Amino acid sequence: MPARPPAPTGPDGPPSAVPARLWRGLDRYRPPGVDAVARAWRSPVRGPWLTSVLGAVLLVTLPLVIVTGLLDWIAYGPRFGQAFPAGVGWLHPPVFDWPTRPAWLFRVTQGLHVTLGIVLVPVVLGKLWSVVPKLFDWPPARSIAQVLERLSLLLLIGGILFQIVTGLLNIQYAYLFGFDFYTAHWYGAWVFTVALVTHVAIKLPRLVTALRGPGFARTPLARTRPEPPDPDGLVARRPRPATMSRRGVLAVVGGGALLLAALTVGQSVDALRRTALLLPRGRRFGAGPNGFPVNRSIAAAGVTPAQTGPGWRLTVRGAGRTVTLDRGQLLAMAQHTAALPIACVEGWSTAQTWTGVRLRDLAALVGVAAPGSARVRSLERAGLFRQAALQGNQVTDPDALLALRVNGVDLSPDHGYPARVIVPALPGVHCTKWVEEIAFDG
Ligand SMILES: Nc1nc2c(c(=O)[nH]1)N[C@H]1C(S)=C(S)[C@@H](COP(=O)(O)O)O[C@H]1N2
Ligand SMILES: [Mo]
Repeated sequence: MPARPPAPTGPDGPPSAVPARLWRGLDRYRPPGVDAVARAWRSPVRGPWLTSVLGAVLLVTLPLVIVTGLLDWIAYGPRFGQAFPAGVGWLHPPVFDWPTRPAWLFRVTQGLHVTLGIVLVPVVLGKLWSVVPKLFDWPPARSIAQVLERLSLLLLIGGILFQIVTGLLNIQYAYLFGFDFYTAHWYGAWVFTVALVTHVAIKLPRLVTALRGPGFARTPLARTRPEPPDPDGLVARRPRPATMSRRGVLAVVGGGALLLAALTVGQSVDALRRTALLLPRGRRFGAGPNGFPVNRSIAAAGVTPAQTGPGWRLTVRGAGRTVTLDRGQLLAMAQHTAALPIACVEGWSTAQTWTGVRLRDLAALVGVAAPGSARVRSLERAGLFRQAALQGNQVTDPDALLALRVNGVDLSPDHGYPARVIVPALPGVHCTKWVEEIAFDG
């Protein structure tokens, strides 16, 4: 019969009077193997310091991932019902018109969200490793307060793993799950955020105490010893000798994060594109001046050469007026050139130099002097990309274009020939390719 670990003292114990019998009962009934598992975790580096250092890193960085994720939802244009999921009731951040300046705004918010989300995976795993024996604590709780705390932990750990897995599968376009990604990732984010706030509220004092106490950042392996027993029970009761220093653990975690960063940043930095080895599409290029990532090819979109050939016409609708233009007529209008990024919500982005007609000039052509919004339709017949709505500021910005050319040549078929929308800071998904119709509202 293995010796039973002593009941913890400190804030978590002793058990409160009323459910005491329940806790005692749980204590008496020990599931087979639970003591052996708990004893198997014997690393001497586990303790408040290591957990707090990793926790501090996540405390600073995870809010950035959460906030940029929420900003991306706003950028999609909830007021047009084109932010996913759409019907979220009151459960959303304050909605505002997404600005067009700085032009790189969406490039940065979505790039940070996806890149940080990837880079932090080793830190999250390291943090989980540092507390893993706690997951096998028996009994699982000794008071009502502890039951709540453990529940929040379940949502915290389950939540972050769920967000990581669904996010990674989404950017790999691997929809292995039978539910809608946006809906799942959105509600998963709220569950995780609430659990995180709860966890931080409970643990912040411990984190501050641990980081104010003696540090181990400089302690070499030879002098690596366990910390004194702590109230949370992070320190192993019967530690084995150290095989790695705490700074060694941090180096492994940090090295993993750096490696992921090195394999990922190329998705957002044109000069490093070829290093973005973790990307499925960010490395698929067109040719020549059209040599930048293609998210969905014309073939995949089901748009035919017949539709985009000389018979193509653009329909522009406005205040009771409709104008039809062919490509020659569009090229005969005032042309404007702007260097603007395409930033896909799935992580990659690229800056190119676009030339075409200003959207506000097209609006003026049909008598809409001050456009409040626009609806753009593609030749594509089905699916998400058939149409997109633009806010007033996304029409009137001097760099908001119906692009006909890119980097000095005609758009390639894959990049949207004969004409595509490109607007500063507009999410890539709304930079509609193979445009067929634009309707402006006053
Ligand atoms: N008609 C249409 N427009 C579209 C798409 C599409 O599939 N069909 N993809 C969108 C997405 S998700 C992105 S990120 C950009 C990518 O543009 P690119 O393929 O020229 O790089 O185009 C957008 N415009
Ligand atoms: Mo996209």
